[in-house]
Amino acid sequence: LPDLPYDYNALEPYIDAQTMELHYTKHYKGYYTKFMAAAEGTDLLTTPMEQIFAKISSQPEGIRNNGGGYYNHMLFWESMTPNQGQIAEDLKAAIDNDFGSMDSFKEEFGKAAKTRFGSGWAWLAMDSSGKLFVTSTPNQDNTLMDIAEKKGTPLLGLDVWEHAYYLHYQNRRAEYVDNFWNIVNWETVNKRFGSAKA
Ligand code: MN3
Repeated sequence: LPDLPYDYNALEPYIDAQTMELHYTKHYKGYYTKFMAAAEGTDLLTTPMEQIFAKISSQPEGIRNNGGGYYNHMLFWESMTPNQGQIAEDLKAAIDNDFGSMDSFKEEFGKAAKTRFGSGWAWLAMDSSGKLFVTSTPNQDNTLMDIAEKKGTPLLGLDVWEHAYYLHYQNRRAEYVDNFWNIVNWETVNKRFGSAKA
């Protein structure tokens, strides 16, 4: 199981240590273990996740849910840090171009996260033409999946399942979503943007 890149309490006060520990050791580990068990003895173990997701509609539900859960959380852990860094100039320019401004982007992303009914994710992603977009997906789906409403390479993802925030925020999902901007790892998002563009 890949390590969490920081301590459980590193993201406080925005995400509390108990939530991080349960999220990592129970939920994330559960998806990982179930995905590995389902993939055992198949060529899925040696297939890049991106390729699995591109044909996820042909896979059993367990692969979709647990493979998505495994991948989305890895991306999520790496999307956060107590040391945010700076957004790269070219990424900022792309956000200004595709959303009008940084504030408009944050508002659209926040709305996607706050209005996702039930459990799911909010995403910043890049489509095949290089344009950035915001979307949300239900459950453990993501924008790499062939069944996704809007497809593209994920650059930033926010988990809006209740297990991600309920201990600290209870029903106040909006507060959790707004606080996400205090812990976004811009260095990581910059790197994903650079790779997606290439
Ligand atoms: Mn989760």
